[in-house]
Amino acid sequence: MANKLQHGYRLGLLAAGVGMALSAQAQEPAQVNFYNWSDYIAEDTLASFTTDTGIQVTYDVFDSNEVLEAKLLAGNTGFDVVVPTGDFMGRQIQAGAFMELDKSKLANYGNLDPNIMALLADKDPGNKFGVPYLWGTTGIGYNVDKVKEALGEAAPVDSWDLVMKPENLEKLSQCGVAFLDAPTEIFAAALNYQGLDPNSTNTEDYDGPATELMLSLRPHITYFHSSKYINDLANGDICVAVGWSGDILQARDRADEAEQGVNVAYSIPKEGALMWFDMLTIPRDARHPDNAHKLIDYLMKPEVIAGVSNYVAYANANSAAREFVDEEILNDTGIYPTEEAAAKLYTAKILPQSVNRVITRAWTRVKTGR
Ligand code: N2P
Repeated sequence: MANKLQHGYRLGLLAAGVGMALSAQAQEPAQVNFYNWSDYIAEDTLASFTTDTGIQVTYDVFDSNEVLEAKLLAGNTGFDVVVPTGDFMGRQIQAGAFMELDKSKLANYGNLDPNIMALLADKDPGNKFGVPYLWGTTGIGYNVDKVKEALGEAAPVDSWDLVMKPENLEKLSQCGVAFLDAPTEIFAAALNYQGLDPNSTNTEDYDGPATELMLSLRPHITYFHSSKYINDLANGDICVAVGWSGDILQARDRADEAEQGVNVAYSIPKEGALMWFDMLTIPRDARHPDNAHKLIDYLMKPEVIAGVSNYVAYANANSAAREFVDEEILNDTGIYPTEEAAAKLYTAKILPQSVNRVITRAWTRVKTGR
């Protein structure tokens, strides 16, 4: 008996010794696994982080909140930093998907815009789990000349009529139409267009008018995809995309560089559009939480996040970064909307799970056209 106790005591000492050795060295291998949206970082951001910190980044990309959510809820993602959109993050927080941020490790936290932080506290009370990375809107990208050809000079490019009136979309389908494969966002746009609450919790709104509208448009939609449209718009392979602000502006820039006479523009329709924030978070079971904090802190450095905004044409939520953002980007009303447009933007609330299930089912109907 005495022997056993002694043995246990020795094992305890040994374990404590190993623990101390581990914490005396860097606790984690110099590595961080980052899962981000596609086309959502500058060319040099991660290399500069590695030069600065010695931490290697394994980088992987996605283009769908649903894909990220499935991984997060299954657990064991292997990722240390992931970037859900605000409303998805809110639901994932409730499901216990994230580790609380240790703000003592985030020296650049004070650079964030306090108004935006207050807005985000609605999904993340106390801003405990996420910091904003970039934000944007969901609107309409279009090929200026092809849309005029299809619909005439008076084409309603400032309105959802452009893509939500079947007679318009039918004409545009000749030159190619893409919609995001983002069920909650497209349904919100369809509801808003129909004068209904874009955050409706009434399942009949989804099963009824929103699905009916989408089914009436379905024959004229070339494809649903959430990243392919950037190149297709830039190359002139499609002429309209319901998509994300910065992606469409990247398409515009790629088209300009290619000098093939393709003119792309982005419109925030006058009826209003969805405004969203993508959030840097750490999965609960992340294996490199210290490095995750270092990466998040790095992405809050004014010069760093300004460089990202300048490259991807998405707005950031970092007040101190403003002076490093190109004039061109700051003055682009597709990126930083005018006050008039901003007044019409809506944000997504966390919907009850029962409503989400209805949306998922209805979306399958829309995509299959039945
Ligand atoms: C970047 C996609 C923007 C993220 N390609 C949409 N929340």
